[in-house]
Amino acid sequence: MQLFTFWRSLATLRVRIALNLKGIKTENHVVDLLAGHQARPEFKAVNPQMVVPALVLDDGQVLFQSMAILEYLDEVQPQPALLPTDAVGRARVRALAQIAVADGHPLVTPRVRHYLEHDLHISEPARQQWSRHWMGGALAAMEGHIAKDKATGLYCHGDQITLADVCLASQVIGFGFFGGTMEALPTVARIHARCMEHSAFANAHPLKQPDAPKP
Ligand SMILES: N[C@@H](CCC(=O)N[C@@H](CS)C(=O)NCC(=O)O)C(=O)O
Repeated sequence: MQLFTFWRSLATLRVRIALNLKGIKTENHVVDLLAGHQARPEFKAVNPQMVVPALVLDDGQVLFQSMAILEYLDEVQPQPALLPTDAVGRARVRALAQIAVADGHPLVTPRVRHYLEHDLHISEPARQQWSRHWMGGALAAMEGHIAKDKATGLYCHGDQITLADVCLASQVIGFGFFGGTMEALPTVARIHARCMEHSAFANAHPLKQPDAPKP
């Protein structure tokens, strides 16, 4: 399998974590989003949406959208399972994941920040505030759910890692990129800290990627 990736991409981070959890290795191709390489024709041919991740299977089929890729990986490599066995549990895990993936993250992608900067002429501090606001809002919504629900355990759903934890981790790491802090998010912070103790999460961290800026 080939993964089209960028160190800072939160959507690709989710896929990297799942690949690590499943023990699946990929051949990686870096698409430099900060340099605009997502618009290059050769990448547009892979993913017409011009976003990472894209996962190219050995037969050449291209998977796109991180949630679809996560669910594909869970289906083809069922252990460790990233979704609960019961329908209500799966709905809860997918719903928590979607708060990050569908409600928080889309508002801070490079194309949105580019539009704020170049079309609306929003200043850098205001753009940072925008990103913190929406990323933090999604995390506050997750906190509201997981803090009060007895289905929450060591992780978002019971004591096993699920897709909700994968997405929570990407959201927390992204929030940090925009200067967000965790004081108001104690349950999210607790679960994130536990996730990051796991090598699958730690090794997927953006700053650990070979294309990340050197410290
Ligand atoms: N909903 C998509 C989001 C994909 C996405 O927006 N990826 C970002 C990086 S995290 C990207 O490649 N952005 C390029 C751009 O905005 O120009 C997913 O979860 O895969």
